[in-house]
Amino acid sequence: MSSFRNTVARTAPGGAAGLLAGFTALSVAELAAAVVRPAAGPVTVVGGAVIDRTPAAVKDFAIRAFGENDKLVLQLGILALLAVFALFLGVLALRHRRVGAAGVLVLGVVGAAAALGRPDSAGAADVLPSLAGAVAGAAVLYLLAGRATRARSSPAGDEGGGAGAGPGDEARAGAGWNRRGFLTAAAVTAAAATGAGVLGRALSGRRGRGAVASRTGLTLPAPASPAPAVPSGAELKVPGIGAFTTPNRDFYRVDTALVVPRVDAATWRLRVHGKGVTRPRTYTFEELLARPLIERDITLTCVSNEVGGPYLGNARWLGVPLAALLADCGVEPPSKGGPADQLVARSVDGMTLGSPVEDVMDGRNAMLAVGMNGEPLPFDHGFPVRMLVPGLYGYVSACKWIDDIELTTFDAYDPYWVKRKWARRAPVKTQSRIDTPKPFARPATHGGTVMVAGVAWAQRRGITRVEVRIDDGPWQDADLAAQDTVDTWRQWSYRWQAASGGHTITVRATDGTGQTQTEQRTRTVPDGASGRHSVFVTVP
Ligand SMILES: Nc1nc2c(c(=O)[nH]1)N[C@H]1C(S)=C(S)[C@@H](COP(=O)(O)O)O[C@H]1N2
Ligand SMILES: [Mo]
Repeated sequence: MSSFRNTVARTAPGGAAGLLAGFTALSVAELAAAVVRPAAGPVTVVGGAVIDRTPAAVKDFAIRAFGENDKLVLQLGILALLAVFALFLGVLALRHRRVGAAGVLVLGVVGAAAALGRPDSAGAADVLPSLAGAVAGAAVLYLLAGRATRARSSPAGDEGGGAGAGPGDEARAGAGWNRRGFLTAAAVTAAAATGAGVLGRALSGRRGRGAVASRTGLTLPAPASPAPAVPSGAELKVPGIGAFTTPNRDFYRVDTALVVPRVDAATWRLRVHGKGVTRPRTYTFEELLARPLIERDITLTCVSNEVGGPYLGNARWLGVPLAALLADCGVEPPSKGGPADQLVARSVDGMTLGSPVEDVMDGRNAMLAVGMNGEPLPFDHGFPVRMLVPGLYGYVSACKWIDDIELTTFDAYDPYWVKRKWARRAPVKTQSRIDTPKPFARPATHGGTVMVAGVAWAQRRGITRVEVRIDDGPWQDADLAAQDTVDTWRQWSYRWQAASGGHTITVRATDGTGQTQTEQRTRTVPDGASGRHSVFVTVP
């Protein structure tokens, strides 16, 4: 194995030079991105490009496998891949310095191309972070590889030696000195790169300060139309069932943003324009807050939620009624002769979501939300303003960080997810979930009773019945908690006289139109999962 050890010893300086070059490239890019635009950093734009190109099924797999850590996993994956490239280019540079350095530049061009292809690209300036990083990384690799070649104390640099000095000079001066020379250069590089990275971080942090201040300093007006109190019987006191109103910190988050947009409410604007908008307008945040606000409880659901999955939450939202605002701009729904049937909402990060104009204006509580559970929207959930349309999955209605509303037609334009095989129209399907006992649990029994409980939802239609079945037994009515509104989920419970042994519990819900949740299993793509949730438990 000594030949293996030799190989490692020979290539180690190259690997180290490559990794340092990579680190330098990313740090300098971070610094440049802090100046240009934080979201234009190379890992962010490449990650974004990967997300944009990820097929729906893979995206759903990622959400399933990694949950809300999917973006972290993606970024770590990109870093790991970059490390592999860096090692390879570093070792290559030991023999071919120019080729190794050129390899770093090529990676920079890939980053720059990804930056230009992002939907939120701010134009040519976005290529700067990737290119500046690549130039710095290439220079570091070129210089360090020169030193490493000599540090190897081979009989003189077979590629013509290092920068400046003649081939072999330093090799003759002894391996110890050369190694020290390499290590010194490496240490200086590492220190400089760390400094650039830290400075970049600090600058990006500063950039978001205006946004943070605009949120912290905000006092939301009282609603002109407050939500009635949640009925006392809406929240069951069964251990293991979630809160009726999901706290903001527990509210699921699904979006494509690798860097959460930090928008300053003071400079934010919302433009309303397009087909049939006879009075196009741009609103400031102040102007929105000056309108009469409504407060409503609405359960938001993600189309990527598997049967039994966690991607829904219920909150008390405060916002501007959207239908009235559109009417002020001259918009008419298709049923009244309006020419636009699709409302496309755009966000500051280039996301587009399309909702049926008819749904938005049919009297339901569609809103431009500014508050969530008594506080300004959290940045993660769309500060300063997001859209909500009860009854529609989030991807066709709930645009976060919204800054543009365009009236158009379904024929004329496909928004982001629709271009990726998701359905144009996607009302929420009637669904139910067992929250306790958990799958494969050994549930506690109380005098032979096991409490089974969960939630059911069918926004706009409401839930009128929930039934539970044990194994292949008959469907039994569950007890329904009080209904808050037709737009919120409804908790249910079932006292199960449980016999010991293994059992499968299945649930199904019936909505306000009398439709019972289908047994037909479908995948989440293209318009939401259907089928019934069941859990297997072992009663002691
Ligand atoms: N700007 C933007 N808005 C977005 C998304 C996004 O990726 N970008 N995702 C949508 C999807 S798929 C869902 S389910 C909801 C989730 O909202 P939440 O993260 O506040 O729960 O936001 C919607 N709004
Ligand atoms: Mo979603």
